[in-house]
Formats: sequence, structure tokens, C-alpha cells
Amino acid sequence: MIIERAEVVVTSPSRNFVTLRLVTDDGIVGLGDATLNGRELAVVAYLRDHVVPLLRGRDAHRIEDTWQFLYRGGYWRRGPVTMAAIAAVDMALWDIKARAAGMPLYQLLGGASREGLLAYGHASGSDLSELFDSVRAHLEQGFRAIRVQTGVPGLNAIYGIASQAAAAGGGEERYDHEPARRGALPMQEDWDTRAYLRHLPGVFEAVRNEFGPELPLLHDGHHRMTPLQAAKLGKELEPYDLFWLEDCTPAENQEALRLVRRHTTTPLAIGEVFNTVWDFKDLIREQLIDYVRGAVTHMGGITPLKKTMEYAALYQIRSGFHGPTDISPVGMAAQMHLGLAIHNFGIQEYMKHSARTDEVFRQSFRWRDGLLHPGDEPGLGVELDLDEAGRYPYEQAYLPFNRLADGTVHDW
Ligand code: GCO
Ligand code: MG
Repeated sequence: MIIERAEVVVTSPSRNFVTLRLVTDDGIVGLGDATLNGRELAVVAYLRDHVVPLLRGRDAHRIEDTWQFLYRGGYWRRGPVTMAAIAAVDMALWDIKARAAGMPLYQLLGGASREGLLAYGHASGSDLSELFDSVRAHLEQGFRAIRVQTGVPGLNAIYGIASQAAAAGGGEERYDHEPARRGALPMQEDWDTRAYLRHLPGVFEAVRNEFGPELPLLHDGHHRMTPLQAAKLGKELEPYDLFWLEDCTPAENQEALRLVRRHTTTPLAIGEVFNTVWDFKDLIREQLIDYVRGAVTHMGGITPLKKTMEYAALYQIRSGFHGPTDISPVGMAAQMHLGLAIHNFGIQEYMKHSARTDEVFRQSFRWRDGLLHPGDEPGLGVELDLDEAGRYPYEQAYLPFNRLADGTVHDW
């Protein structure tokens, strides 16, 4: 089975998505997600100018060989642009192989290890009452695990706090401007770590008092703390029994996690910005994290993320794949198949895509009783409607950024 055509499709139904579409000589179409939020066109150029010419004429069945050829053959390894491009090829080839086999992809990855994937939703509010409404709205939508983000008194705009309507789960625009705003320059947010550290434990105490001890609660620190600050927060959150504290420090410095780990038993999740197993290697081997936050789209595809999870399994570390709306329905499907198959699945982040996105990408996943399932269509189970996609051209959009009170740029 030979790859005959390869094309890169850019569409922006409510935010930008980059999709690689491979067609084989016997007419099988495979899709891969290459979306890199805020830097989408760099991956488009990488694919169109450097990868597509290498794919035509290759045997579509040789997934591992093609991965190694693109990774090693490119010489310049790793990095989000390279790895998102390779990821798209890998996903599209797995899609093709599973379609050719007439099976949903998870069957080829070893078959289902569970009935469905526990998924967490994003609750947020500028104050406690908004936050409680948002948690309730998510529980009504069936979520059995909730990420809690909240405003901090004195700070105006903070990552992860949706508008009231969006947080309650209403409206077409929900989440789709999070965190990017289309057509605009980067939005400036403000930050004060000490104010945040003073405020957050009280928020979790209030949420536990309101919703009880059972509900799994998560929180995203979004790389903003020093190791010492993160250790202090982890310790202070221990009474509220978090499912995880995510990205507590900028984890490209893996050593930082040693200090955090020494001081707290709050579980740690890291890695949505990681690209290869090398970024996780020391964190896994030294058992400095509990959850791998990689996304199929940014980790170079299904093939390397599966290997990473097999390595993590040696240390009882589980998956918590990154699933915001900037992972396209194709990327989400790929990680649902992987999550269903691996033994050490932990939880899946799940932010619903907009109705317009769902018209461009027709999906067959199920969402029932708080569990996701990728469905039983052959392949990934996603069809890209090219006519619909063509109606929504690319729009420039940036992620926000943070400044401290004195004007210093800070991690957001
Ligand atoms: C999360 C993330 C996202 C990222 C976004 C960047 O935990 O879901 O932190 O919200 O900021 O995906 O593109
Ligand atoms: Mg995050």
C-alpha cells in the first residue's frame, strides 16, 4: 500500500487546526493532527516544504520505519514544530493501517483495557460562587473529575478562567477563545505568585466542603511557580486530596521536581509542552511525577507516546494526556485509542470542541457517564469534510502572556 497523495489542510472553524491528509494508492485516507497553538503555520511549512515530498511513494504500512526516517533522517531532532509534523504522519499512518484492517485503532494497539476513559472537565470562576456554578454545570454534563481554576483577588485576568457563561458550559464560543483570541495581538494577563499562594488553599477547602471528599479535583499551576513555591503549595493542598497538581514549575528543568517531590505527597502531572521521551526520562526514572501529560500531537505521534507510557508503567506512572481544544478532534481520537489500549491509563483531559469544529471533523467518539470511548469505526474514527474545512480560512491568533506588577514578563 503506497502513499500516493499528501496534503496539509488548515482550517479555523472556531480556532486554527492543521491536519495532514494522506491518501494511498487504493484510496484509503488517513488523518493526522499537526496543530501547534499560536505557531500553526511553522508546522504547515515544515510539513509542506520538507516532509510531504518524502512521503509520496512510501509504503504506508511501515509506520516505525517512517517515524525513524523522519526523526533521525532530519538530523535536527526534537522541538515542538518538528515533533508535531512527525506526529501527524504517524497518526495518519496508524489511521490508514487500522482502516485497511477494518478495525478501530485501539484493537491494533492491543485491544481495550477498560470500558472507557475517565475524563476531567474545566471548571473555573472569578470567585467562589461562579466557581461552584461551574463545577455544578460540569457535574450535570456527566463529568466525574473536575479541574478547578479560580480568580485571585487583586488580579484582573488569569489563564484558565473562562467567562461566566463559558464556565457554566453554555454558548457556541465556550472554550474556543481559551487561551487564544483570534485576530488579536497577544493578550496581557497579570500575575502575583504570593497572592495566588495565599488564595488557593482556601478555594480547595471551600470546594471540598461544598462537593465532598469523593470528587477527584485537579489544578493547573501553568509553569508559574519556583520549586520552593510549588513545594509549599503542594504541602498546603494535601488536606484536600488532589488528583494532581499540574505544571507546578517550568519543567524543562527536570531537577526542580526533586525539591518539590521531597516536600509533598500531592500527585504531580507534567509534560504538555514536552516533545519526546527524553523530556520525561529523568522524571520517570526518578519517580518525580505521577502522570505523563504529553499529547499524541506534540510528542511525535502514537508510536513514541506508547513507548513512553510503557517506560512509565515500570514506575507505576500513569497517563493524563493533554486534551484542550487546541488538540484537534483527530489528535483527541488518537489519544483516546491509545488511552483505551494501554494498561497504565490515568485520566483524559476533555474540553468539548465547538459545534462548528464538529461539522468540519465528523467524529464517532462517545461520551457517556463521565467516560470517553473512541468508538468502533475503522481507523481513528474521524472524517475531515474538506468543503466545510474550506469555509474557514486560517486566522492569526496568539496565546496570552503574563506581566508582574512591575512589568516583568512571567510564565503564564
Ligand atoms: C491545559 C493547558 C492548556 C494550554 C494550551 C496551550 O492544561 O489544558 O494548560 O490550556 O495552555 O493548550 O496551547
Ligand atoms: Mg495545563
